[in-house]
Amino acid sequence: MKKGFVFDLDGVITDTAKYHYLAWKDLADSIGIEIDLKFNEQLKGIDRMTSLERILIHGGKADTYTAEEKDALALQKNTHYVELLQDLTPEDLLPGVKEFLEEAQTKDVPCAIASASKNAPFILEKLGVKNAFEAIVDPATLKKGKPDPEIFVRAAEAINITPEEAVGFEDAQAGLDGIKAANMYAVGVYSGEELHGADLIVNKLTDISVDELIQK
Ligand code: B16
Ligand code: MG
Repeated sequence: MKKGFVFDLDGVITDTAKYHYLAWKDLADSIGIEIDLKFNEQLKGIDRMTSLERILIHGGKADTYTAEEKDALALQKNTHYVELLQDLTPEDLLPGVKEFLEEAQTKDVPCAIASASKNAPFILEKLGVKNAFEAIVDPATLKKGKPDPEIFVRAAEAINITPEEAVGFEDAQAGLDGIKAANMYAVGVYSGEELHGADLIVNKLTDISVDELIQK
């Protein structure tokens, strides 16, 4: 029996990947690097600075910038990204999310967020679902990002369950690898890219119920 749920944010609760992409593309263009949607797949679930490093390597500019200049580039991207987030509303929840979270709350199954995004609290507020989560792991406090299991282990701890008692939801391979390394039951939310190692793959949260998952 499972006792709680741990959710990734981008790609599971809402589709902010398109805004991350627009903001990274703009930033990359401004320094003469071209990225496309295929390359963007490598940035899903990956923290901001590591994403920037990957873009710089991709553009052959890994050694071009000082640490301060990289901080400024990451800030430029985030400022644009946060501008794009201003118009988020509860309508931007992915299909089935609202109902699934309501069902979990009714059944007293605690939920936590394990997102690499430092903007997660703001995004959840805009989506009107922040109160559905008992815990949001602060990614700034992590030693290692996804695919390391740390964020998932910390999320389970925060809702007082063991990783083995948790079901984790992810849309990105780095996150799924982290969930499995944490010894959780892994639900992969399909977003168009092949996912490996999930215990169950769904297209949307409407495809599964809280009752079904707690029996796993
Ligand atoms: P921020 P997730 C991740 O969210 C995104 O998938 C990834 O593209 C982004 O770089 C990362 O958050 C950091 O986001 O710049 O807002 O701190 O999928 O872990 O919910
Ligand atoms: Mg994600």
